[in-house]
Amino acid sequence: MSEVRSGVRSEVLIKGGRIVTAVDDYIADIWVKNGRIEAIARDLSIDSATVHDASGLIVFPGGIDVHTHMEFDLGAAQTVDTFETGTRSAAFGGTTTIVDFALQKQGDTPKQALDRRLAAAEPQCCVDYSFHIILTHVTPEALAELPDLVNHEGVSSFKMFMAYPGVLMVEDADIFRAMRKVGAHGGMINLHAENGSVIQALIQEALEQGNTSPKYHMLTRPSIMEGEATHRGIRIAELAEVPVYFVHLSAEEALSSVVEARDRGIPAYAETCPHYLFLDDSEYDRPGFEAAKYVMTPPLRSHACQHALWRGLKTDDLQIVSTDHCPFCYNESPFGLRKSKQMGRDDFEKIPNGAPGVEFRLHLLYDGGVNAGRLSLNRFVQLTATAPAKMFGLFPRKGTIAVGSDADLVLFDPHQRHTLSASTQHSNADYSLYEGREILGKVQKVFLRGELIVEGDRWLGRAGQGQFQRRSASGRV
Ligand code: DUC
Ligand code: ZN
Ligand code: ZN
Repeated sequence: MSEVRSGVRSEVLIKGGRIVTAVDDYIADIWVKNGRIEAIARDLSIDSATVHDASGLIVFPGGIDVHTHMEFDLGAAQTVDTFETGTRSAAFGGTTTIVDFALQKQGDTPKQALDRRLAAAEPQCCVDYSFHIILTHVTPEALAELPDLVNHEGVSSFKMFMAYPGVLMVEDADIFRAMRKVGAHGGMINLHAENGSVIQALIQEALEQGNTSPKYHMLTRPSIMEGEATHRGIRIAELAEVPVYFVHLSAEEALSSVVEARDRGIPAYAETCPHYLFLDDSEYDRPGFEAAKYVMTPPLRSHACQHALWRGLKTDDLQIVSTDHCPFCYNESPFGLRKSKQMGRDDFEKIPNGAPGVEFRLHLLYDGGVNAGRLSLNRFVQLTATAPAKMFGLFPRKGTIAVGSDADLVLFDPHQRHTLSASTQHSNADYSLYEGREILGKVQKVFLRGELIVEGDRWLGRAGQGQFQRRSASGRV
């Protein structure tokens, strides 16, 4: 039996790396003991530790992706990554913690939804994990459970949909009720902000006119309706006195509302995702059905939006980059129609909404952000690890490199070139949004609480190694 399995963790000494956090940048050694950082200093020598030479490498805190959907069952469709394949894919991309979602289904209480997801995740996760709960039925019973979930179960963030009427959408009055309760107990609300009713009218109109191709997914979800819902969500949150966090913000109109609220001192926050930063709505002009690969919600936006998002990342109007990893295959085989974009071949509304991406976040943001001169190294860490940890109640255990923090560490080679491709990714998805994109800078080693789980292309981790992370209050950065 290995040292780790018998409960005695091996000690690790990472020598001579360039340690970069959200505020620091210096060369030193890191001594890891019992899964935590024991000491950081120059010229450390620890006889009992396994040494990893990090000279010439950057040492980042492990990435935290607060928006993923592993084996997510939406009734009509199900994502193709299990907790095991999805978290392994995350690890290869330098992400050591995910915050996924527990969906309250018809007849569920929020706690039942959480318990179901915990049972599925526990034997499978390869990196650490936590959950937001998606509230779909704001009943008195559901409301009554919220304080306990925040204060005792370690779930301090609750998502609601302002879109998908009749399926996931929650009416404004119920959004307000849930917000008030969550706010009173130290939690945060996450909103999917789009005006679901107006969008439904546009979808119906498009289909009646025989417009069934994937491009109509984009045309029926205009950015102005994301802006409207974002503004409405902020005003309701303001009344309810709760911090509000907008998931997958994509539109300039939505960002303007967040900026305006933040300038008034309102605790409004937002994430964007790599696909909104690196791709635009011209992808929907691809021939045939191929544009279905880019059907995610919100859809890809204009160049002007892309510009605004990059600016928002720089100015802290946007605080986090997460992936919204929601993987479906393009082809029906090998996982079947329910896991495939082909469901919507004759009707864009039936195309499962979402795309893979958990493995590429750090690589894309390093190359397209840091190398391209759009982000500093410190800001890169802030966006991918520190702000997610602080915003969602994981800091300082996670999200930084400091004495006492978990030894979730990424050794990153800034000089290694590689190409993103579906053929080399570790997700079960059969395509990549970034096929053929060349990247300068590559994750070389990944440590999860001091255990080496990725070394180059070799997988050294195991299913069940990830631990559930109880989170403290959310939205108080
Ligand atoms: N919203 C998400 O957050 N993920 C997938 C689909 C959606 O609408
Ligand atoms: Zn959403
Ligand atoms: Zn999502």
